[in-house]
Amino acid sequence: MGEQTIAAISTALGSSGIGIVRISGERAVEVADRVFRSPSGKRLADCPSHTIHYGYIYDGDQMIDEVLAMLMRGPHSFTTEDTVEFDCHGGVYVVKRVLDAVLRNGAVPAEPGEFTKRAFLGGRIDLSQAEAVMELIQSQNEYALEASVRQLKGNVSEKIRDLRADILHQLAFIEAALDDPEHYELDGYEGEILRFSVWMEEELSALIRSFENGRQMTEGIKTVIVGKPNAGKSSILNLLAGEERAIVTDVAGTTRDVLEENIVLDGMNLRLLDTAGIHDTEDPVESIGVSRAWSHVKDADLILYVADSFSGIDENDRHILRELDKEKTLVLINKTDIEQIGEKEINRIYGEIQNVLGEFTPIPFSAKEKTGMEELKKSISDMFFAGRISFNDQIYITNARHKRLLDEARESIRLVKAGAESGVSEDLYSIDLMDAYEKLGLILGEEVEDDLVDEIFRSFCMGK
Ligand SMILES: Nc1nc2c(ncn2[C@@H]2O[C@H](COP(=O)(O)OP(=O)(O)OP(=O)(O)O)[C@@H](O)[C@H]2O)c(=O)[nH]1
Ligand SMILES: [Mg+2]
Repeated sequence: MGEQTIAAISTALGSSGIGIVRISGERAVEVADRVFRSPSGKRLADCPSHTIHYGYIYDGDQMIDEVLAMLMRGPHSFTTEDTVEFDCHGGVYVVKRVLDAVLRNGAVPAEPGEFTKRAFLGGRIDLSQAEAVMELIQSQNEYALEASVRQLKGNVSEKIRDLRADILHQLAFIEAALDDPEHYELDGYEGEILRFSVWMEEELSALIRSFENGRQMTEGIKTVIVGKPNAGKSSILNLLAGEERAIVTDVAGTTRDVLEENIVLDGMNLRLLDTAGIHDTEDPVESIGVSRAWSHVKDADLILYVADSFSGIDENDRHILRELDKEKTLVLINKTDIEQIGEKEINRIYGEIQNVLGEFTPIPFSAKEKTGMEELKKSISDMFFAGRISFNDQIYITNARHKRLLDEARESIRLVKAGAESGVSEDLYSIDLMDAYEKLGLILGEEVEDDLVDEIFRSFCMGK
């Protein structure tokens, strides 16, 4: 016991959007009571074990979802700890908000496999059972880890790598000096390590702030709208966003930089990016926009390719189409409202795209008349369920994990700083430096040496 109370979404967010948020640990019931309100005002703390209660989840004064709360007191629960599960009904986005509220009210995000690990430690399942579960979910977990690392903007993961290298450098120095005092001088090292830890604390704080600002919380399906100039990309972004976010004109080359907007479409969270129309251009500003467009296309989860049915498919379109990952691409045939565009024209465009892309599902669209929205939504959710795009609830959690790991790394660095100020022995610095080093490594998904049990359970998927 004495372990922290953990929480996670313990279901893959599926078709119906029903998801379970599971809380486990000594304070599970207390945490649950902070966010759960039943119509009769009763508290879960006063209810008997193994009962189900109807009510609402509140985040402060705001009602988030209607739920069923399942109360299971330890040791008669999966983890053998007190457990509360909220069966949420409001869709993918809402489940994440419920988790968010729970995390802000005293639970910490579960490590991958931590529920199963606790079940194992509580004697509920044996190691081979645990391993069987692991095998089942391994691939999913690998994706999650990869995705979560991918979610970190390149500069952030690079930054974390650099900071780790700096910490390792200090560690190596201490190690060397302890081993070989004749050649490495630890005298005066307090000054050095003090300067180092002050600097490192500042660096980590800056990273944490950027997470808090939400700039790194790039959750959702990264959806890139791409196409040649004037195809109607910005119009489509505006339509999906429900407001005039992007400038639309009939001048080709209007959008020059990437514009980002988070939207919720049928419970699916899309991080929508409008990009500059792709074509060969001499204009230096535009060409920067074009190369940014390409780089986003390369790491998109979902690509919305916009074809202009009025201007037809040309070499420029073919050039773009050849570069797209077909598995991730939906083709919107835009401007079908224009009078001259009949079935014949649309079919010709299908054929021309098919020549490059192979079989695909076209979506006739008109940003102007707002037609094609239903087909678009359906196609996205079809792709999602076919596993062609992975909208992963775990990305959100891993983001929360990233922040927590940064917090913990900073805590360790603060201990180093405090040690340097009071002049503790050098090997004590090592412990905290190593701790910070490992925490940062976990963010990058790098292995740390640990005992077997931790090793096995780390590879579990979250929420299990
Ligand atoms: N008739 C019709 N016109 C459209 C439609 N969608 C966009 N347009 C027009 O096409 C022109 C270009 O639209 P934008 O949304 O700016 O196109 P874009 O692809 O973002 O263009 P760039 O940013 O220059 O690459 C504008 O005049 C729009 O009003 C549509 O569905 N039907
Ligand atoms: Mg535009």
